[in-house]
Amino acid sequence: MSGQKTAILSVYDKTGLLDLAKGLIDNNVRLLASGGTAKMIRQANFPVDDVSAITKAPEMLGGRVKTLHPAVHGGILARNIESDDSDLSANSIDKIDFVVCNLYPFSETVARINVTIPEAVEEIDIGGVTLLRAAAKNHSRVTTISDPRDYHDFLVELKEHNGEVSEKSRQKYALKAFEQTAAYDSAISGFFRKKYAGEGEQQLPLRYGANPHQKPATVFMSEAQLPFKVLCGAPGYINLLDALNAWPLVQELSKALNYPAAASFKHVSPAGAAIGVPLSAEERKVYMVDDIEGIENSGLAQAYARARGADRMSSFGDMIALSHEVDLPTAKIISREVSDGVIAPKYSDEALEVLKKKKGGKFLVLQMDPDFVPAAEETRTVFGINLQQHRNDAKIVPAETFNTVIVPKNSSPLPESALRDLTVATIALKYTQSNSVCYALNGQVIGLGAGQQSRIHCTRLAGDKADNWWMRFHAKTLSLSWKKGTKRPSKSNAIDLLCSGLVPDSGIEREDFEANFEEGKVPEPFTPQERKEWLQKLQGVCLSSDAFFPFIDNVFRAERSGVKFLAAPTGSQNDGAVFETAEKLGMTFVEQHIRLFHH
Ligand code: 93A
Repeated sequence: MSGQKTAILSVYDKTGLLDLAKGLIDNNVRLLASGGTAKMIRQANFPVDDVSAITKAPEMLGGRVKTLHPAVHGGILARNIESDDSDLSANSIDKIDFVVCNLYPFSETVARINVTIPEAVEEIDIGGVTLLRAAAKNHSRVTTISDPRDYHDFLVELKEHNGEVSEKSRQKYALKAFEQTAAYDSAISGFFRKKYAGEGEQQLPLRYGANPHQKPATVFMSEAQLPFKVLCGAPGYINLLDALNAWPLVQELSKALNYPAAASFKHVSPAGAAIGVPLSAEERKVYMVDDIEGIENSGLAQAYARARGADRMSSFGDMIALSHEVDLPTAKIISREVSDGVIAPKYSDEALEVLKKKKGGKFLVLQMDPDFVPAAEETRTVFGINLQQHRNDAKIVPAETFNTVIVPKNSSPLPESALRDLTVATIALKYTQSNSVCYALNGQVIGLGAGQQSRIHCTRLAGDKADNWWMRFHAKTLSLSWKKGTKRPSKSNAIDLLCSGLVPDSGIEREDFEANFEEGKVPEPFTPQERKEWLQKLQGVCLSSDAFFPFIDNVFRAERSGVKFLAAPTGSQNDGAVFETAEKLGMTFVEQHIRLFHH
């Protein structure tokens, strides 16, 4: 019948099939259908031909081959061009105009408990996916209907436009089919990844997600091996969030400054980050590493001592990242701190031996491939919705990133130490939950404010941490007389109370505080005067901010914690006032051109 169009129907979900068949017939469309689909249409007394009418071949292999045939796919894929037309007529094939198909329910099948691999295999639709892909590929001529919810609108359009479907609709339907086959394939590869990819190679089941009730949880790569190996322990979801933020931080920091680098992460923000600038005797004491043998010869150990020492309270139970091969002194520092795990490119045999003994053998040790380069695009799902962005691969290069000094005018070049500390602060912020502000000195973070909605709250929080850090170097703090047997975390807690001016004056909290010290050696709280005098000695600090300062209050607060060099993006309505305030307070304001929000 010349001018009659042809539809091929092959649907697992037969919802609305008869209405669709009727609508197509009303529009003078010839129906071809696969076994079960044809049967249902025929039973309703509508005219339909079996696919075998055009293939001259029966369905075979128990249904594995139903529509896979050149008469079907030639008919779908042919374009309206002479050479395709002559190929078709040479093979007595007619064009197909509409493909209606939905697939075997693979996801529903594998969601069943105890499903076997042969059961899953039988649900892998081959012919249907081929129908959809062929029709969607040739959408300039063919209409692909893959969702029963579209039957109604499709029929309305056919009726209103004399059996034609607009280009726009064909595009919309083709896209839907492509999305469906992509999701279908990813469900199949997801199932077999769990079954066939060796654990720890391309995928790794995790104990649970962010919380114990969030099961199952897994980490995987879809086209490659995981770039890390688990040498000890079993990673949790948050361990990996920490490790995969901390690793690029130390890698970048180390490359930018040509030093070994370390970071101590908690809840996906650094508690500390540092490079291996040699430690003074005082620093070794404050960071509780003065008895670590060989520390003075290990840049990495000194970097971790600084990273862990920045904010010992926040580092409790940290995930550690180290830029270089882990040596014995570094492993020894780690071994006696409360910590969850470490990620590094390599471990010396003796260091690994020490780490494997930690936490009764449960300490997480990850070996990262230092040559791994992540894909440029990153995708995450929030509330079932996908968000995609280009990865933040902006480079912080000391000599370039900080070369725009706004005030003082005609300033001489920044000293090397300032370039170094601004780099430390800025790279730390690149991997800190926003808003964030970081104070740095001596090649290390000394105060970091993360995840505050207001910038001044970040600046205050980070400034208070920097003050607390500095109070730990006061002679009174350095000379505390601990009761024998006081544990390191208890010492850190007591020091924190003392240094933040929160020593309790009565009650059981006071008793708890006193219990840390030798009889008669309980320290007196700092007087306001002592505090003021000591804090005035904190000088030359660098501060970086992940976005511009909206108000001058940030500059005032920074100055109170010894900040001399400020780096931040500009663009605030108050930029002028911010620069002016910095200048009045004798600070150097460096425009840092890249906003560094991180979530
Ligand atoms: O086993 S298959 O992959 N082999 C095929 O050639 C084939 N063609 C269509 N499955 C195939 N189909 C699928 O059959 C369709 O995707 C649809 O889900 C189902 C419809 O089968 P029936 O018409 O027999 O109910």
